[in-house]
Amino acid sequence: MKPMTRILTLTLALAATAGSLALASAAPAPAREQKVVLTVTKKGFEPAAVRVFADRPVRLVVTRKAEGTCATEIVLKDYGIQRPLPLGKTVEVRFTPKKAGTIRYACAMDMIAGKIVVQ
Ligand SMILES: [Cu+2]
Repeated sequence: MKPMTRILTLTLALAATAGSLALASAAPAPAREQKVVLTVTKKGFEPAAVRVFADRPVRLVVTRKAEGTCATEIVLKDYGIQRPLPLGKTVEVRFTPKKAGTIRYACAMDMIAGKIVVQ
């Protein structure tokens, strides 16, 4: 294995570990990045509430699966993030929660919303 390939492989392995630990989310995870999977369905963002830890990068992995929804964008006002959600395409949004509390996110019209509970 060439050194570059090796580093890449290691990075991918770490990312995979981070993802599975963040999903368990009950106990504090030593992993750096916290992966959160969100799906836009006819009911809105699912799950409607997720939990993460402060001061660790969060990777929101969002896929819009519903066509007849107003949630064609995701807006995290507190973090100045606004991203389109094309139907059936997975969009990744990265940010680092700075403090404990609740981060609200919503569609562009601020109607369909969800929350990220930071602890
Ligand atoms: Cu909307």
